[in-house]
Amino acid sequence: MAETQIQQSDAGSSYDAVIVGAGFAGLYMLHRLKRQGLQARIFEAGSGVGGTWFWNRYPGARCDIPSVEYSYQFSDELQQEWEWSEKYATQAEILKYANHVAERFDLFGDIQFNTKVEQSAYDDEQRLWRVTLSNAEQVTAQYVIMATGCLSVPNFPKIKGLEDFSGNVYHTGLWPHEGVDLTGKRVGVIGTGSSAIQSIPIIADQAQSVTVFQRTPNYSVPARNAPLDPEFVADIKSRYQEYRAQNWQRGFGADFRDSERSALEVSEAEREAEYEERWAKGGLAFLAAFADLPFDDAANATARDFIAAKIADAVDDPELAKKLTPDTPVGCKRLCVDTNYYQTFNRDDVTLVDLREHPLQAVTATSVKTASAEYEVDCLILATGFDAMTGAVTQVDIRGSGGQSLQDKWQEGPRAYLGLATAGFPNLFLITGPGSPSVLSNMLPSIEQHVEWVSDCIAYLNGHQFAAIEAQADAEDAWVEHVNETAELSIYPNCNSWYLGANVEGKKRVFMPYLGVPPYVEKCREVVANNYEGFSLVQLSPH
Ligand code: FAD
Ligand code: N01
Repeated sequence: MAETQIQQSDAGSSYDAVIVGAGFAGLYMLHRLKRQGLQARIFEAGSGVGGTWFWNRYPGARCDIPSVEYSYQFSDELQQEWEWSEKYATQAEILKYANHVAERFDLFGDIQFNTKVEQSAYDDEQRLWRVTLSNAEQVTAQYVIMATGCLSVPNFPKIKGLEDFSGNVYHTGLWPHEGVDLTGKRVGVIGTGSSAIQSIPIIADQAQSVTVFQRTPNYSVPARNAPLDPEFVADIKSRYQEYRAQNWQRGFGADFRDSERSALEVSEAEREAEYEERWAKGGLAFLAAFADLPFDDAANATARDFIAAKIADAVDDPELAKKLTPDTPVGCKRLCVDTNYYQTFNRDDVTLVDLREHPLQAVTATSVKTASAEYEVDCLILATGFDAMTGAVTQVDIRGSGGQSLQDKWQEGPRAYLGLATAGFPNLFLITGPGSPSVLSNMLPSIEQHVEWVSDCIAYLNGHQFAAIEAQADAEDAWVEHVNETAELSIYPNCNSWYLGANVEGKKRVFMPYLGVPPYVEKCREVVANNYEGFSLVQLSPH
């Protein structure tokens, strides 16, 4: 069993495990390791817990997986006692929940806020990680766990003249904590992904005018958000474990009421009825209306046509409706969930600028210029997303065995075994890393599955006198190939999404998440059952 006391030396504090990040992944990781009697510490760049929900405070921010599912399941007491107020909780409520969890499980004392992990280097001789923090402190740990988030590094596109803009520039992913009063302002919004789609209707209610700069239109399904019905909640709580267990059997790990039928095997009337029913209920379950929507272009085209007709119904001006209608498969870019997004464009004070027709040229001190017009704005909102899945990991200068740099290793795209570990980097774990279902699933259960896998692995290593675990290169290669082959069978590689890194200039185009929660979880179980198949385990030896 590893040491439970913090060792203080000239080289700084020493821990069994350093956890990077205090979002839902880091919090649960800390709880598990503490329960195992290990000395673990979280270093968090922000000044509070919650990760995504600490940073993304833009108007309208809320989850789009129902809260009764987008919540931890590791503690039945917690899931019984916590009361969500709406179908989709607001950012503020989710942040309150994260704080409640940290308080309830006594985690705050082991979290160091306002501290960024800048470097982490493996000492092959001592078999420990030397971790350098933003306050120049250095600490050591046997294990490092990157709970750094898939969507935590804001993407700032290189837009000519942006630095000359005289008004305020906000990024949705770094929204000021004190809020922003947009009353009477002419607001420019760049981007039309989930963050923009959630916030634009609310911004439009407040601002004098909104100009939306759209490069690619997105599909969005109505949220139909509402206060939670106490009877529904009581029913779920009476069978929470069974409900969660059922969801583990579903493709996205969420209760999307997965269909096993093909969109092409039913009559047109049946298909329309199915889409109508899901549209009326709202939410991402639309995507599971037919089993082949993510895999078959012709099947997917039926969903495209359905949503296109809904956009045409919602938007008064047919030309505008056309501009707002995507020409990509539904779900290829992450499906959005909204409240009155398309309808907002019927307002006289909301303008859509189609950047594909009129490319963005520059930002000036007071305006945004396209190839054909200039739009005066008082402030600019960048709803331009994130350097997804790899950004937060490669932002840290990680050096593995023999000084190998992770940034170099991942230059041609991330390579990880099961999205949990990467060859050449012993005792380094990734939570929801590339090659795991992560962003193609309900992320909270996926986080819990990873945290439990990693903490069980650490318990096994400590219990069996192993000093280190490392992914084998051939197992990693085979897994990366499998992830790609699975993606190739689907519609996902067919558009420029952040799943492929296509939103970040210069980023290698590689499909990063793994498609399919049940087979993934099964594979993780098999690996353990076969004595950590695909990993090398190094026995403790006197140095
Ligand atoms: P995060 O919450 O991103 O936390 C990572 C933390 O690590 C951050 O606090 C960051 O500051 C810290 N960090 C990163 N690098 C360092 C470093 N070098 N040093 C110190 N600290 C560091 N998923 C769903 O399944 N359903 C949803 O409805 C949903 N809604 C979302 C809405 C928004 C607006 C966004 C952006 C994402 C949403 N997601 C959703 C995905 C969401 O990111 C995950 O569900 C989940 O919150 C991720 O938790 P995490 O702990 O893995 O990462
Ligand atoms: O980011 P995005 P997001 N010039 O990358 C545009 C989760 N989330 O923050 O598509 C002009 O989706 C870019 O255009 P294009 C969810 O997983 C969930 O909205 O690259 N435009 C795109 O329109 C989500 O998928 C919720 O052509 C530029 C937009 O910016 C993920 O987080 C809410 C540009 C970015 O969209 C990211 O969502 C919010 C440029 N140079 C987030 N660069 C829920 O509802 C980029 N764009 C739960």
